[in-house]
Amino acid sequence: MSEYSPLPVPPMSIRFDPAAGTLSPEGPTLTRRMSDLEGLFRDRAAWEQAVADGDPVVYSVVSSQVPEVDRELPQSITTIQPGATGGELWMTKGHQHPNHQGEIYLGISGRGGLLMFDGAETRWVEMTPGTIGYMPPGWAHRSINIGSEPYSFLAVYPGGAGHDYGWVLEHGMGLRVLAATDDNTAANGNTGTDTGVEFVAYSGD
Ligand code: M6P
Ligand code: ZN
Repeated sequence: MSEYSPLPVPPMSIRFDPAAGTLSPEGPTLTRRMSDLEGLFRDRAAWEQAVADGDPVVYSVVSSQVPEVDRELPQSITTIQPGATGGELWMTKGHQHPNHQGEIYLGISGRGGLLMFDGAETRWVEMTPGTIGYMPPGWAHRSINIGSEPYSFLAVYPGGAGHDYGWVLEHGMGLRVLAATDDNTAANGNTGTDTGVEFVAYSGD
């Protein structure tokens, strides 16, 4: 017999449509515009200009009906639009789990990157359809669209993990991910899958 009672949601089937990037039945949808990303881009003037120029949607997060409650296992699909502001590729806010719990992302469509930072070291996982990126407990995480199409991924995470955005504002993410110019791509010796992306340290801000 379950010791977890009452159950907030019953056992259920959730339809995952990778082509449409939907979960059904659907839960809440979160839309993040440029104005929601204050303090995150290196070039504040470029960020202000982008907000003034129509405040575009940078990403959206559609959730299933499984709630963000301790011991539940919610899922969501995040879609990041392609773009760059001040040369910095469009990205999620990024967060740390206050409770230090793990999470997985599954690449669905487009090309992205998963940037992880534990306060000292950074890790980069390139995400294409079918890639599972694993975030261990204690690693803050941010997703970046590194392609020219929308980048979508499925997230599965403990319902009690929480989202600490202040941690990222305080500590940064170790690296920033820029759209590489021809010049610095050659200078960095980037080839193959990293072509088009340049990493710079937060510490240079
Ligand atoms: C994924 C999950 C969510 C998260 C979302 C957007 O779907 O990690 O928990 O909310 O990405 O990321 P952020 O919260 O950093 O804006
Ligand atoms: Zn998370």
